Amino acid sequence: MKELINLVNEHLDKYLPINYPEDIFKAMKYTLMLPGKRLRPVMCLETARILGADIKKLLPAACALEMLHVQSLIHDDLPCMDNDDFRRGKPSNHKVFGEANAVLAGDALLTFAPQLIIEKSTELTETQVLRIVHEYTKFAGAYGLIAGQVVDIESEGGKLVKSAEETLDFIHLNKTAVLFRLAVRMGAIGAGADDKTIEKFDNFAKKFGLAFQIYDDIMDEISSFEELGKTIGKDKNSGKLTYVSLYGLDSAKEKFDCLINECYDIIEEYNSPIFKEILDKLKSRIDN
Ligand code: GRG
Repeated sequence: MKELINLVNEHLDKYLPINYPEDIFKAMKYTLMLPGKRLRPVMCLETARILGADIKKLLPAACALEMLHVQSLIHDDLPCMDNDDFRRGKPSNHKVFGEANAVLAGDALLTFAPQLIIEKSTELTETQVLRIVHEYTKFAGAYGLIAGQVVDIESEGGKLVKSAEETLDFIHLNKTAVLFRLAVRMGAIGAGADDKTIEKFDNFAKKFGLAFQIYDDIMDEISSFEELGKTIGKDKNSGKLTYVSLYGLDSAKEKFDCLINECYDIIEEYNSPIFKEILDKLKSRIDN
């Protein structure tokens, strides 16, 4: 896992040199190069590897996905959204570069990412590149990430069109699971997998994404700023709809266990030490 993370970090740095005007490139690079877990690019590369592809082919797409993720973090931290002063253990983007540049840095990452896929994925076929960029645009927009964020904001204001359970699942399938789905789908497409295999990985990523969000909600209750690098207890204090607030800590843990066990079952046939390491890490932190 460490080797894959280093490879991703090296390529993120290489793909985004500081250009003119420096202020925007510095703002884009600031949050991007802070030490995130790099789960999404690693899952993209590992999916490609276990399905028989050379992971080098997928490096532009994997890095583009991390850029999209970082864009969503920068915008999520803005005063008009979650208003968070810290991210990845350091002051959030807008705290360092100001609100205007943080909005623009997010926009620039969002648009640079597909540019990167198109320009640098020289070892994928044109059809694979087109499919990957199509998935990127679909999952990043109003059919994915943005839909999740909008319903999240509306639900905080007390507007619930569906039941609390359905609303919570909708938010996190779209805000969180969507980028894990994009990770494995891009990896599988790049490896030339058939539709049935892509759907199997997609199903894995949906379950993983929901488990990951439950993990995130539990951590917000039991962890520390030092461990997470962001403000703790905000969800609870703002009365936000979360898996813990809706089901209670014990039931949230049970739900998490059930989803993680389903993930182990789906991925078992592929004998992937990386996926196993990711699942083990999340599980051990919740168990202890
Ligand atoms: C796509 C235009 C556009 C807007 C995005 C702001 C927004 C709309 C969506 C917010 C999405 C969001 C921040 C979801 C939270 C998901 C989550 C649990 C993030 C934390 O992921 P980690 O723990 O973070 O993998 P690191 O820092 O390790 O990468």
